[in-house]
Amino acid sequence: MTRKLPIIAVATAPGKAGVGVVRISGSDLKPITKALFHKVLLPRQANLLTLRDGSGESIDQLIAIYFSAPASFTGEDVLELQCHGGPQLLELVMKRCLELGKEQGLVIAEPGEFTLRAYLNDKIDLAQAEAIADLIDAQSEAAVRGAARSLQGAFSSDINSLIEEITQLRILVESTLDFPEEEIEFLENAHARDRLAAVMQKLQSLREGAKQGKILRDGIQLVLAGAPNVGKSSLLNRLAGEEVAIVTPIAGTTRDRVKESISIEGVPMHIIDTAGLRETTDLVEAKGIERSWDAIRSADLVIFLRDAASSNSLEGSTSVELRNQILDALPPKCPVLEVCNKSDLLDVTQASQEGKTLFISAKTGAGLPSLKREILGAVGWGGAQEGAIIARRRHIDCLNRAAEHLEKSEQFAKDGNISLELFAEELRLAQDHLGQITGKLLPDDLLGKIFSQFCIGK
Ligand SMILES: Nc1nc2c(ncn2[C@@H]2O[C@H](COP(=O)(O)OP(=O)(O)OP(=O)(O)O)[C@@H](O)[C@H]2O)c(=O)[nH]1
Ligand SMILES: [Mg+2]
Repeated sequence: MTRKLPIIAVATAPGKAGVGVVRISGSDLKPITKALFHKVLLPRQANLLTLRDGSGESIDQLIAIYFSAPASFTGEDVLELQCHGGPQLLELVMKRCLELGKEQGLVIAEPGEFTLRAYLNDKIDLAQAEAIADLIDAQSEAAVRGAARSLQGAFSSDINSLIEEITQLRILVESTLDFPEEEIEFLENAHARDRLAAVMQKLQSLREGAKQGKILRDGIQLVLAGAPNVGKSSLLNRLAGEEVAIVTPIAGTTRDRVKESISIEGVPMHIIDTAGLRETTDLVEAKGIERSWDAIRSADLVIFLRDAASSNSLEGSTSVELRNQILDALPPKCPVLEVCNKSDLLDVTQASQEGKTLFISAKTGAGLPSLKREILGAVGWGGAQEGAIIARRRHIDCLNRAAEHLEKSEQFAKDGNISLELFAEELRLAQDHLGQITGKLLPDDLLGKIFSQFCIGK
């Protein structure tokens, strides 16, 4: 994973474009640059140059910019070639660079290797490196802003200041360890418990922020489930604003899962319309229904849709049985919204009698704004606050583990159960887990895993 050889890759997206960028990074790129253009380039200047093949024929006229180590993205020498953005042309440029860089050991970069080098050379920490990938993958404007904040170090600096506070507390505790008889007195004089409580509170607010950040990054898998013909596909089409799924009055229209991604208040929603759930002897429909259950089993949120106008739909035995089956299949903590569709077929008094059940009409759009609010509420979205950051499952796991250790350390500071040694040890463990977020104390295999998920050229 940690090669020293110079690396090269196309940094722009595959396909045709006005400009395509080829990027080279290595500890000394002067020889390669000289071989390519027969001159040494001054750093940070745009040079209009011609790249030629072995027979002296022009491949492309391009802009080359040289960044000298350590003032570059990777912290090494970087050469950026802004070529014309044709896939075949970029292939030729790559081929020529690899030919002329062979002597220096120039090789094609692994996915994420430029960012990995930036991380290894301390240009960015791990949370910032992840934010680069998240910025590129961002699925909504709010996600872009969150990733940009994380990249600028907002998340890392919160983590670092928490680590610093725990360090201060540890220094205090560890310096007292040799005088056990003074333990109680020490805890009181040093306000150790209050300081720990303050750290725990800060961590709690970071955990809440990270939970929101993960929603921004990954979005929500929202599954539309229910009996046939209740209007699941119509609801998908209404939410998507286009005819994504086929709608007919025939029960059992949808056979396969239909997916569409939309954004509600900046939160990416991956909506999955499923085959209506019922007993069937039709082989194709049965396979479709099995897929519906698979979707329910991996959902973040399920909308259990019913037909408000059908006589046995609301509290009828089929509906109750189906609801129980869905509740049994859900992943732990996955919320369910029960929604009645086709409210346009009810008269007004009927609908208002149903109390808290949400009534909508996929046909007219009635009730859709409330449904969207309920969806965001059910997944715990608190709105895109100022200063929101982007976060991953990995960060949340580290924060949760840190919180567990702080809770344990709190136990060891309780009257009747005081052990400064264990108190300090739990603080250390909490600190280690926080350190993993920014990459301090990270197990090696994890580093490889994180960067291998990046695209080539990043
Ligand atoms: N009046 C009225 N009809 C609706 C509404 N939503 C859907 N329908 C009608 O109900 C029928 C079934 O709609 P679909 O969206 O195909 O229902 P589904 O739940 O996807 O059905 P399956 O795919 O068979 O499971 C169609 O004729 C729709 O036009 C609504 O809000 N009001
Ligand atoms: Mg359908």
